[in-house]
Amino acid sequence: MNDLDLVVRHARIATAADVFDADIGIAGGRIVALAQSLPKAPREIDAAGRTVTPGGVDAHCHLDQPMAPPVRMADDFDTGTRAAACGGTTTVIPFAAQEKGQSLQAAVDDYHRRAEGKAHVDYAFHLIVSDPTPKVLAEELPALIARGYTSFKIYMTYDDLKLDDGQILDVLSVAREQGAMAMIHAENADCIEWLTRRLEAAGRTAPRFHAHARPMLVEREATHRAIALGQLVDVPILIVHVSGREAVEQIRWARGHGLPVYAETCPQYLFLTAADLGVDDSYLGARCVCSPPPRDKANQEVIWDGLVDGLFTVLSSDHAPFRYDAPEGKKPGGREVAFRHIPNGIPGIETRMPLLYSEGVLGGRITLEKFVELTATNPAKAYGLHPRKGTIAIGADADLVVWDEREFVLRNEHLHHAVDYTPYAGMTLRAWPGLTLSGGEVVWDGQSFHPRPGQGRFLNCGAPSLRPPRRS
Ligand code: DUC
Ligand code: ZN
Ligand code: ZN
Repeated sequence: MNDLDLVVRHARIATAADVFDADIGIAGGRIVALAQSLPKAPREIDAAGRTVTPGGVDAHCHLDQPMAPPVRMADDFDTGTRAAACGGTTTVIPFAAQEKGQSLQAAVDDYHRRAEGKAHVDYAFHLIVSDPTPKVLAEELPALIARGYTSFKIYMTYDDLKLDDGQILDVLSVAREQGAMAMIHAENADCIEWLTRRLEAAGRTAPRFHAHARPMLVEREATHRAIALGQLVDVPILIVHVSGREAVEQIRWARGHGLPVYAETCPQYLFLTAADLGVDDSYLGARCVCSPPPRDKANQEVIWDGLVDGLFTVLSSDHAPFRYDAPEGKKPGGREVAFRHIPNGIPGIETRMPLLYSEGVLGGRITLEKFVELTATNPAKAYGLHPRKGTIAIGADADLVVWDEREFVLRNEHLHHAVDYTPYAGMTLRAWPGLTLSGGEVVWDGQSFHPRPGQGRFLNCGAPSLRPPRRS
């Protein structure tokens, strides 16, 4: 056997397939041995009595994504990957976003510059295609896919990003030809605009009206349309941040017809409701303005059911970090603005795994295997990073989380992002990572963050390797 650098001893190892007891032997940043009793190594970690899972893969998060001034994201690759590591996530996949008129390659180059020398954990990029010109479709996108940027997001809403149906068909055709994964943000832009204008005309501009402008109907319609467009092109699609029953029904319908439609949900749809955007006209609700908006308790249960029964493929954070009390954040220019102008998004890169472990696993809703599948294995498979990422196996990167099971009340001061709030403050959590290893190195020891800026590596992604979803 290779000389081991590190042994994680007496681990209760959870993968997407099994839970078993073993020692984990690590050399050169990779897992090289799994056995009942490994020889002594220069470094040892005793995990006796504790569960060890693969480091999380957060396959939908936004870090240092360019915004229209004065708005700016609070987290860059330094603070964003710091928070990720402290919450048990060891691979992040944020978005290199093309601005209209910009070449895709220029967007990718710019995003690499933003990441350079900063990341504490490994990272890959999705693309956001907002301007599918003939050159982008015929040359840039195929070339980037071939070079390891194998997934991209298509928006059906947001003026600066949205594509019309014809453009979506064009982009999906490239995904089909090149074997890439197409992620779709499904909300009907025209319905949102029409509702927003009516609300504004009635003076209803407080943050809570954001949810009124984006009822589930607009998500349901766009989800159905996205499914139809994917069917027309005959290509798998992944619907991101599914918020509740009506969109879930569309995805079940698609699956029932044998269509390869994957789905993602996020903690905000399990733990928040529209009431978090405010029950009166207080501006505090701006903290939970995200799209699609959180729904209600009944819809939370629908999302939990979808996690349990396999409707959902991945759980991502959709971390989109804006400071609340800041002119570059939720109060653009220092003002409390109408909901249309509130930057969309909530922080969650650090809390994604602990929330699901606490309420899902320890709350008895999902198995440990399902937890691993949703937070690590499936995202790694969906975006061509498996088996290097997302599992505990010989040859995989030594990205591991040792869990501490203890109750505490979450406060923003516990977190390592650069945001001045967490929507989950005051919640009682039942677990938190006691240790996070990235490539065999300790990045979080349960008390302190161990910085390693620039040690996080850029990952070229391969082809998606998810199995076709079950007919359900
Ligand atoms: N919705 C998105 O689609 N992206 C970022 C944040 C949000 O709320
Ligand atoms: Zn989105
Ligand atoms: Zn997003």
